[in-house]
Amino acid sequence: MKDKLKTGDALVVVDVQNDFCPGGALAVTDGDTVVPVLNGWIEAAEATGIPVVASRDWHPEDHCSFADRDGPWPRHCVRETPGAAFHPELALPHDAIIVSKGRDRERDNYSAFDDTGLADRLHGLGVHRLFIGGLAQDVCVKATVIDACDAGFEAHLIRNATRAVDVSPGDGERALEAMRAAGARIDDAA
Ligand code: VGL
Ligand code: ZN
Repeated sequence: MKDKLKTGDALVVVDVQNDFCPGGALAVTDGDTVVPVLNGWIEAAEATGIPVVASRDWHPEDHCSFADRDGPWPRHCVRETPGAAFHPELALPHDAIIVSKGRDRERDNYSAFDDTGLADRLHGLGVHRLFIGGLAQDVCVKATVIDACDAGFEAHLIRNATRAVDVSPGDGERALEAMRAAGARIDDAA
């Protein structure tokens, strides 16, 4: 699929951050295996001259989603800390569009489109088709893909470039169904 990239497309890399990779605070099993796959897509995107977006979870240290505030998650991706940094091998272009989310201490944002202005920004760049991968398949990738559909983009999930956190067994599979139901395409081939 990545050889089919063309003007009007953009690549969206969701939350490929240390805390979501093995050894991190909210590790996704095999989360780091998405990095070389996404690097291939980034290379293709740069060769085509299309925008590359990278979202990051960017929480204040007392964020409402953290367990010490009765939220659902362990403390993770505290802004400006090593856990919130992108995976060191993720080869983002210098002009990547960085989207920081989850910045409000009283509110969580799973989607890269939630309160970030990203949809307007991409529409303004003439983008109508998105290829999306990253972490986690059943949380922020799912929310981003569904919002992309709702915002009028043709959204493609790069299936081999995402992994699920699977808090409950089957969450990853159910997320695929939810994305399909929202109108997304699930692309199996690299
Ligand atoms: C995420 C759990 C909490 C994600 C973010 O990026 O998928 N998951 N915050
Ligand atoms: Zn978070």
